[in-house]
Amino acid sequence: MSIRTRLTSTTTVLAALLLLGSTAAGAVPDRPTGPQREIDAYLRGHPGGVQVSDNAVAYRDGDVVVVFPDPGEPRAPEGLGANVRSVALATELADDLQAAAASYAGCPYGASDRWYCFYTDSGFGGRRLQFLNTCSDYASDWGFNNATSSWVNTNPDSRIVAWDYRGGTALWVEDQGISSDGWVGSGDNDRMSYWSRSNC
Ligand SMILES: [Ca+2]
Repeated sequence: MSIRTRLTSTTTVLAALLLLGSTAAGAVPDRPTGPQREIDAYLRGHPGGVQVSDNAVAYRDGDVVVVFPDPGEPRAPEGLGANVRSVALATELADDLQAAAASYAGCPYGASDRWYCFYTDSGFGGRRLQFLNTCSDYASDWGFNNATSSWVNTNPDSRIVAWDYRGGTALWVEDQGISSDGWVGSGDNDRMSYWSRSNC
């Protein structure tokens, strides 16, 4: 057998093994689906969160919720997404979101809800970062500094003002009531570093 022939047959065996391997991996039923790897990385970078579903983590007793799209999906799911966990915080949040009259691009609104949401992609796509009572904060605290491309404000009493890292002139102002922008524009895209809420 020449070296070339031996190499070829080795390659064939390897290819067959790889094929077997991929078939076996594909057959594993409980392989994690959804954005779990992304969530694991997020929780490592932002400790103190509670995973409340396959798609969402919550902080500050549910005042901050980060919802991740499933792989390949352009937008994060409504509410908390799939498989809401049976932990108290998840149940409370799910009830609260359920009680919301409706949502706008996944950002809940209703009689008892005062949410506002930032999205990392245009068209309300990518991660949805939901805030309930937060008066002001740095986007870097939540891993989306210089990432916001669209927003929704469903708070009927508060305006949201967004700035870049320099402060000064605001990038945009989110009117109270239901207001939204599916594209902040090329001049303001991926620039928000800080925001504050009026009547807070
Ligand atoms: Ca973005």
